[in-house]
Amino acid sequence: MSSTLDKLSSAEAINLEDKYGAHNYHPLPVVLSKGEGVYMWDAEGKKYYDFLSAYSAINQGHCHPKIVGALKDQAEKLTLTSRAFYNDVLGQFERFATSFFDFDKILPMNSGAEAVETAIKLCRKYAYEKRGISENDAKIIVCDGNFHGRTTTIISFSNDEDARKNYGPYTPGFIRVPYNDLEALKKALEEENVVGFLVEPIQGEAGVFVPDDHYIEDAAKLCQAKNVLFMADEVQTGIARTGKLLAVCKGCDCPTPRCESRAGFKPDILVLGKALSGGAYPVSAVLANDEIMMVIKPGQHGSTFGGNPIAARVGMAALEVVEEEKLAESAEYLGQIFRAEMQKLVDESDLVKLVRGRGLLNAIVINDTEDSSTAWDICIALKENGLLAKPTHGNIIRFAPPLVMTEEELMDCTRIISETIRNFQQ
Ligand code: IF1
Repeated sequence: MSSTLDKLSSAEAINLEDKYGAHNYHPLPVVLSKGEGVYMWDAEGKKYYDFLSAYSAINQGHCHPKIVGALKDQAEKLTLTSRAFYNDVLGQFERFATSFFDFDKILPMNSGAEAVETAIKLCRKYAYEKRGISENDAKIIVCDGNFHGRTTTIISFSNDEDARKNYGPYTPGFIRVPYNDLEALKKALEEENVVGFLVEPIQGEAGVFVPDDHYIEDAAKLCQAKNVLFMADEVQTGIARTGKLLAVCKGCDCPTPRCESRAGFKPDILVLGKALSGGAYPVSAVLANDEIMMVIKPGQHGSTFGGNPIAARVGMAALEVVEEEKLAESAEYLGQIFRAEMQKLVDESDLVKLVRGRGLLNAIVINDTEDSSTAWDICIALKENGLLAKPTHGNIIRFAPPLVMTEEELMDCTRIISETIRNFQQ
């Protein structure tokens, strides 16, 4: 009954992708065929530590039994109804997720970019219908170095040439300000018809750029004073990755999900994706309270697959795992160790300039130019030594292992990274 799948060597698999697939990626030359927890295996059976976690989608580890169990179970019952009908899982997921993140409502989508688009649409509609902004005049503030996805609107406000060039004409209605610059934000907020501020609590694509301690909280306060919606894109930073359930929970010292005190604030609109499914299925969502979310009426937004029963089951299981396995606490604890170990490397090696990050979202900056191949070559050497990571911006290597890693495994990984870099010959 199953469809056919050939057993391929790594070289064969690479050739196929090269010949038949669009060349919109430049993968590290490794072909993976199995994953379990913090490990992946290539087509020849070689075992690796995963230090990318599919860009933070695999926070719960590869093929987590609870998540895969939910997926399999639901796949045999009912996979998709579309939202033309109700299904008996979605409401349960919605109740669970809104309680988990403490919002009135959730709007489920599939990819991170779709969820960001949803946030933008929600923000604009709210401005026109509740704040009396004239139609088509709304402006949303975004940051230099942002990464929010690949749709035409989202790349319209990117300043990454690769992501944007020759994809115009671009969607208007965005103002870009430097990240981590409250004065610039303040000034932009003075402009007419500003309705929202869309921001990553830590910029991922920019090379895990962590803003100053109070930037996010103070930015939220500035927005609140101006009645401008604060939209947090936690597609990458959310769901325990940075040592808290959400990176915006930073004001609070307690890493526990569903923490009552959550000192600081809550975004007006929260955007989630990636680890919302633990990487088992594309699941994204936007959360907001009724005052905002209820401006979208039937027929005004949607998606064939958004909120499907498999996604709903998987989403619930993925969040349960985060709580049951205390992944936020682990990320916080292991992150401290990881950065301390990397700092030793920075102190002794000319090749590594600095380490930065929070929780288990970290990066090292290689002492070379952005157009050098050093970081790539180091990643190749890491791969040879059994650890998979990917460079960003030429000279930065992002390190984001699954959060289910043990301390012992983490120490094994820091040993591999340190030895690889010490032995690295340019
Ligand atoms: C690619 C980076 C990571 C994201 C934030 C929304 C999305 C993303 C903060 C869109 C997606 C990805 C997608 C992937 C590379 C990647 C990435 F290197 F570009 F920066 F993760 F670090 N908001 N991030 O980080 O979510 O639509 O992809 O589900 O190649 O585009 P998506």
